[in-house]
Amino acid sequence: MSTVFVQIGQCGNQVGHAFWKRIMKDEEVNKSSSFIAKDGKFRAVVVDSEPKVIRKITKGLPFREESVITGKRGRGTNWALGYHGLKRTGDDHLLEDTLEAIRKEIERCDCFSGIIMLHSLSGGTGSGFGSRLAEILRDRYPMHHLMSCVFAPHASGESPLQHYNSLLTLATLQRTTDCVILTHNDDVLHRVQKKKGQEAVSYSHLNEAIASHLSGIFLPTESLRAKSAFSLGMEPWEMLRSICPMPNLKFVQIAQYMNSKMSWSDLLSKVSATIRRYDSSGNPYSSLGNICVARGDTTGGFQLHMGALEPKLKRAYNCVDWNPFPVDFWTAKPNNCGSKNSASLTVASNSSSINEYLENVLERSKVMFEAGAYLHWYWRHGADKETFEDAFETIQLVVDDYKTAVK
Ligand SMILES: Nc1nc2c(ncn2[C@@H]2O[C@H](COP(=O)(O)OP(=O)(O)OP(=O)(O)O)[C@@H](O)[C@H]2O)c(=O)[nH]1
Ligand SMILES: [Mg+2]
Repeated sequence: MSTVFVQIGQCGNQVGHAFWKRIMKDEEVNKSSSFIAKDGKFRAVVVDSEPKVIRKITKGLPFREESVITGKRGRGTNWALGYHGLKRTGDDHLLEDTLEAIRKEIERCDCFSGIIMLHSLSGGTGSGFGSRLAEILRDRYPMHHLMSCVFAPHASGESPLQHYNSLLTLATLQRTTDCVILTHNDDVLHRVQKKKGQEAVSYSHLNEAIASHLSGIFLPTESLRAKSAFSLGMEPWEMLRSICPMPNLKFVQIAQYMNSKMSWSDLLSKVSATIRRYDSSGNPYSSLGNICVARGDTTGGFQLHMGALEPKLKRAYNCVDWNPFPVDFWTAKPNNCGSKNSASLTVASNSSSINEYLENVLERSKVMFEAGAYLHWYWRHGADKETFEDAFETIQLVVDDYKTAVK
């Protein structure tokens, strides 16, 4: 079973770089050919509309040369320019080249399971090009999984276009992918800052933390492997099957904590402390499904604690009562998502707490849309009113569906 990763734009590539650096150390990943091909090359297509970041992140790592795609110029933090591509200044064939590289990468797989995209919600390339790619990939590979790992911009506002870009991307991903893992840059920054104290925090610190979260779920576990066999690399797809069974409710958020001295129960308390549990009126959010991965379970003793941890986790994540199995536990002996002698708990959750962010994006972009703010930037590059209206409708429906599902 093999997965192809597609990292898009500055954010997607920088996060991807940190992710590969982390997972390439895992013995099982190297033994199986699910993420890394037999010739040692990553199963990855890296694409950006400008070459600078890609030049840096591919240095010294086994990315396949023909799967590295760069364009002529950036997409100016504009979803429409990313989606429709360059028109006036000459096309750079970014889309065709990327699709061809993905096709070839898929053909190299022994047994292709699906694609995982990594990209930002607000960059022009990550959001617009990422959206276009997701639509085409869904169309071309309808029988395979499509997952997107997206990174939400800082709420304080980096660009006036970020709400529109996020809205349009979220709506496209809702229509095309099977699962969206959403990471808030603000949350990661907050946690990293807390750990670093006075030390300055850079994107590379954030990306290490994100890589750790993602690999906490994606790296091989003993739970999904037959005894004495290699890993099949099914963790991303088994997560999807387990916690996103309903096609309209597919947003996943990951929380993690690691330490070398804490008990599993304390680790769970720490993880629970990082999640959004209540809305602004004090009403609890609920989760539809959760995967809890314990890594660093060197003695295999985690099983003994599961009985006590399950009710605690169910309480913290306020699991819906209509799902009889709202928590799956997986374990792995090494803790390869973090430092060697530590243990980690990573929880991937499909929860209605996503509504806080979705409603915020809806509200912010609606206010701007009704005032006609910045829209000429979108009309200029081929987007129209209908694209926005469809996106408002799609995301409103997701919010309503989450509310109904947890009632
Ligand atoms: N976590 C994380 N976020 C990043 C990183 N680089 C940029 N971002 C976020 O990504 C958003 C900007 O998107 P970029 O990926 O830089 O843009 P792009 O996809 O290259 O698109 P254009 O440059 O507009 O063509 C902002 O919200 C940034 O906070 C990174 O290395 N890590
Ligand atoms: Mg860029």
